[in-house]
This record gives sequence, structure tokens and C-alpha cells, in this order.
Amino acid sequence: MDKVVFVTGATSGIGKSCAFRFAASGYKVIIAGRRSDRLAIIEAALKSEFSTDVFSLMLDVTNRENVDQAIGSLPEKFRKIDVLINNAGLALGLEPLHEGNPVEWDRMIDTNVKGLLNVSHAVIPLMISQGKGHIINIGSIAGREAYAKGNVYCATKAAVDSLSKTMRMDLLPYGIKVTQIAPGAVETEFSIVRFNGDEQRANAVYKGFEPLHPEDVADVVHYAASLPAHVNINDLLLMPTAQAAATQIYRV
Ligand code: NDP
Ligand code: 8X3
Repeated sequence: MDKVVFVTGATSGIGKSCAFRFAASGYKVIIAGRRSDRLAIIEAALKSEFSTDVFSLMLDVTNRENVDQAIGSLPEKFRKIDVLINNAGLALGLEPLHEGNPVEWDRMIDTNVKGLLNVSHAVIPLMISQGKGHIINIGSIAGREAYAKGNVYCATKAAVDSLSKTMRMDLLPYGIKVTQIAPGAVETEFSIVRFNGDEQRANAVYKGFEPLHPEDVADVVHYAASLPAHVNINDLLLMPTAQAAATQIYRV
């Protein structure tokens, strides 16, 4: 297979699992993230497990210059990007709005919304020039249903929902598919980041039920990318069986 997938936030969780899932089916993989030590380990693992071509991009999606420079400097064989997975993202804090930290709001908005825009803006011209492509945005149940104390994180994921719809319209003339995959609770480093390294609080989020595993999400993302050219999943909500709504989880 001569296909390239570009995964943002590939150093952990859903993005890392997507990198492995696509490499397993023969894709060349561009892995991006800020932590270069992790990129090096993941690149080596992908190469040895799947003998595939891997390119690591140390990239902060919030830094537009960094994004433009990094994507502009991709080697020729990685420039024909078939699938872009806009996955990099984070939540910080879980407080009522008036007790929230505006610095954390900025980081969530800059990463989850502006980061997705920055990367898409740099990659879309490459897809237009090849007359095809597929952008898969990782949304969230939090973008469908606001929940108490989720304020800014929920708003950023509602923005991903809205941007996915408008991108699909904007890119329609160019044969570029746009899909949103919106998961419920997935056990990754997400809650450790959200609670600033408090592992006890993070672990409690996933106690008493089986959450999604990042590999489950990667399988669905890969499925969406594997459909025939004339078929697109516009939008898909993917939940743990034990979770019926953003704040309704059946725990035993
Ligand atoms: P993780 O914390 O495990 O992974 C987050 C990834 O995002 C890391 O690879 C991190 O890489 C990257 N990232 C964060 N900030 C930046 C940045 N500024 N520039 C580049 N990369 C960045 O969390 P998940 O895998 O769970 O999260 C992935 C996506 O899934 C997020 O968009 C999240 O909102 C979404 N999601 C998660 C759910 C969950 O329950 N876990 C449910 C629904 C959606 P690095 O630190 O190396 O830069
Ligand atoms: C992550 C899922 O419910 O913690 O997007 O917001 S949730």
C-alpha cells in the first residue's frame, strides 16, 4: 500500500493507537506531538513491528509558525497525505466557570480548536493538489452534551463538531472527506492531564465500568478511513456500553 496517514497527538492514547492501527494495515505514518522522546520510541516500535515508513514531527499544534514550517518541510514521500487525524487535544480542570483558570481556558481553546485549524490549514492544500484526502476530527461526547463544570472543554469540542460540518461543506468540491469521530470515556492519559497529574483522581474516572480503550477508537477511525471512495461517515458517536450519556455511567 502506498498511503500516508498523519496523526496529531500520536505520543499517547488515541493518537498512538491510531498510529499503530494504520501502520498495521500498511500505511506510511507521520506521527506528531511535542514530546520528542516519546516520538523516538514510538517511531522505533512502529518500524520494527510493521517495517513501515515512519516520520516523526515534533510539533506544537498551537504554534502556527511551527505547524507551517514542519508540514512545509515534510519529505516528498510523506507529502501525499491520504488521511489526517486531528486528534491532539486536552482538557484542563473541572470547575464551575467562575472558579476556572483562564490560562487553562486559553490552552484548551488554542489546542483543541486553533490547533485543529492550524494543522488543517497547512494540510488541506496538499490534499487539494492531489484531488483527494480524508480528514478525521476527534470530537467528543462533550461536544454533544455540555456537562456541569465541563464549560470550556465542552465548548471546544462543540467547536470541533461545528468545524467538522463546515469543513465538509468547504471541501466538497475537492473530493476531500471529513469525518468526526466523537468518543465517550476512553482510558488514556486524558484524565491525568485534566487533573494535573493527580493519578488517584484520574483513576476514579474509570472505576467500576469498562471504558473504551484507545485501540477501540483507533479501530473505528481506521474503519472510517477504509470505506470506498464514494462512502463517508460524516459523524459517529462511540460510547462504552456502560455509558449512556455524558454524565450517566453505570458503575458496579
Ligand atoms: P492523551 O492525553 O492520552 O493524548 C493527548 C495527545 O495530544 C498527546 O499525544 C499529546 O502529545 C497531544 N497534544 C496535546 N497538546 C498538544 C499540542 N499543543 N501540540 C501537539 N500535540 C498535543 O489523551 P487522549 O488520547 O484521550 O486524547 C486524544 C483526543 O481525544 C483529544 O482531542 C481528546 O479531547 C479526545 N477525546 C478523549 C476522550 C477520553 O475520554 N480520553 C473522549 C473523547 C475525546 P504531546 O503531549 O506529546 O504534545
Ligand atoms: C472526553 C470525554 O466526558 O471526559 O472528551 O469529556 S469527557
